[in-house]
Amino acid sequence: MGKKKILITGAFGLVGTDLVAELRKKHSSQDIVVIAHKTVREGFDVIVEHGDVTDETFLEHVIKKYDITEIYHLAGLLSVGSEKYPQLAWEVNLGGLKTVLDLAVKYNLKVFWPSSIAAFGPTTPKDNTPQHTILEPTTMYGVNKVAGELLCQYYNLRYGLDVRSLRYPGLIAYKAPPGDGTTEYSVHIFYGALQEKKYTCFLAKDSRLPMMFIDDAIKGTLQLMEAPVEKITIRTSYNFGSINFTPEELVTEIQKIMPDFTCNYSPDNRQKIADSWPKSLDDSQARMDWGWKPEYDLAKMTRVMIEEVYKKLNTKVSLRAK
Ligand code: VAH
Repeated sequence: MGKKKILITGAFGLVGTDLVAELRKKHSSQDIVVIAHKTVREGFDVIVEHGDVTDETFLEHVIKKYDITEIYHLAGLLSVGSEKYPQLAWEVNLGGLKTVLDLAVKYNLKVFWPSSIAAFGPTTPKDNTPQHTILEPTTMYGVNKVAGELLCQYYNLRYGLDVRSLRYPGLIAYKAPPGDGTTEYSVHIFYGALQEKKYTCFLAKDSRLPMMFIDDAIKGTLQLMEAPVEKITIRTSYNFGSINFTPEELVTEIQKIMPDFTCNYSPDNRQKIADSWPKSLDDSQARMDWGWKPEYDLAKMTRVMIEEVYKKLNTKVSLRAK
């Protein structure tokens, strides 16, 4: 098995930031290449190439220049951005994916691509959503994810491409700043709690959604990519679950550590997106095929997020002792 040379697109997003940090624990900085669409933020000790992931010539140049062996293709617009700019979302989310898949076939690369619970829609069973079920999303982001999953499966069936995928739930992380997704209330809330002891949630208090702490998401992503090929039975995208909670349940958990934190609820256009997604997932296929097992429950995630965002903001609020 030759040396791994890893290319990551979207490396400065919520997943990419933590993925690069985790890969750096096992790989030298010279074996990791990230593509930066805009000016690079400080703190990355890997190779950075500036360019556009939808530019096939640029991507092929990078693949050849560094003799890339696998690609984590994370670049894309999330749910809110895709509703604001549906044409751009199609071009980046689908056009970018097809460009990566075509180059991966040409250079025999292994690929990871994130799908999402957004692939499910209002007609999908909402509780314990099955691996094989109705996929009729009502958002451009969801349409991109369903089309992307089918494209990945086609490239595997037609060209034998080893492309692997996970339907990420809402992800909660602290290294990267919170993005513009629908589930991102669950990240912004910690900044509100620590900076102002209050937060206005843009989803209703009983909006239950599947969620996951970033450490579990990165562990599962690498576990999937390192699994023997014969273990992979799903070539669209695996259901990938851990916890699910409502904004009200998260607020209660935060208040156990910060008793004077308050939250009010003012649902906006993102409520319609959240209402089209499931409440919980059946991810037994991932657990059976390649041993998926999450570690973080709501309490542990909340404790870590408060401690880490506290450090990041260097705030002076009083936290209840452990
Ligand atoms: C979003 N956080 O809300 C992303 C994610 C499942 C949701 O794809 O858009």
